[in-house]
Amino acid sequence: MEMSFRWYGSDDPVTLDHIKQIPGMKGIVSAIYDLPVGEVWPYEKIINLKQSIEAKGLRLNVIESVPVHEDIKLGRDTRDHWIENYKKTLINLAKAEIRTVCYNFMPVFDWTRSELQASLPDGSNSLLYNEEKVVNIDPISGELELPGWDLSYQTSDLRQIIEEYQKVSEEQLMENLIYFLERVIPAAEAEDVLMAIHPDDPPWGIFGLPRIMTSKENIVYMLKQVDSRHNGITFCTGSYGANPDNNLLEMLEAAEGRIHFVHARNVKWLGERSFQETSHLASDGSINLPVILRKLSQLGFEGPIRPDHGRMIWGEEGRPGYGLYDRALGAAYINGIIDLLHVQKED
Ligand code: CS2
Ligand code: MN
Repeated sequence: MEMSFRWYGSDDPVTLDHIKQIPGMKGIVSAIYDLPVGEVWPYEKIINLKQSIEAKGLRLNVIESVPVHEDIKLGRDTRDHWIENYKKTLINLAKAEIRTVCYNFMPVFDWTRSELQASLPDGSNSLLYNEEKVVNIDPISGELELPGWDLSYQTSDLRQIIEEYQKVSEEQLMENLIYFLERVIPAAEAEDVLMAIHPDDPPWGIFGLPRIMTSKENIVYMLKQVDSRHNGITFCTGSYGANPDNNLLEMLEAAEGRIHFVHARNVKWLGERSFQETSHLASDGSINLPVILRKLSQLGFEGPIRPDHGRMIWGEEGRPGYGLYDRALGAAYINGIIDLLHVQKED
């Protein structure tokens, strides 16, 4: 597995020099952040990003994410134009020898939490989701603004988009995803780019919007409908694992050969549709990373893996979930597990 770290570019308070000092760190997961969703990513911008990372002795191994235009998710008539753009971006990424692209198909809002700085018993803080709080929030009010959300929409557009989604069932949203994949995957095959869809986080509908990358059944359906190795998934343990009904080991088996990227994160279930992110350590939360990594190794997974969100510890301030210290601890923990798995294989 190729140990990797998410980096938000030159504006990120966490620098490549910091990341380089984490033992075993090889890959950088990043994106072009200054283009409107749907626009073709120019080769120049991609190669500049890649070279700035290589200059520090690291490798741009995954793009997270190339966002999918809302017209594609909504199935609007204009979607074909945005799909063609998406294909052009893949071609430019392949030209820069980038082989893995993470994306998601969540309507409007990316990962959602009700609290960004919820205390943990050890005095640190982390992201928390409490459904009771979320149901009382109007996402358009501005009361809740999360760092993963694209708030470039005008409020009036946002209201219209949310209204339009009221007519989109989960089945329809899935059909819109398949429509997108049927057109994009042939390009990904031709360019040898592995597409890896990220789960919906949390893995259930929020604000009355449909969500589909939530369960084993839906993963299997989506993989079968477009049955190509290039149509794969990002296995995010914390996103799928937020729902105790998801059996992560069974999900990994069901997606054998189609897992192209792994996000390693731990969450603690607090009750019905409520959870808090914890350190990566198995005994701190409800997700057992050693068992998951053993399964991935048995399935022959050798792709990129990154510690996902971390807590805020040691007084660090920064982008919620994406500080340096706890993600570095997570990487060290994951490295230890992987080393032990290697030793056991040799026995
Ligand atoms: C999140 C998401 O769980 C996560 O990794 O930080 O923002 C994720 O990067 C996107 O949904 C992937 O498209
Ligand atoms: Mn993730």
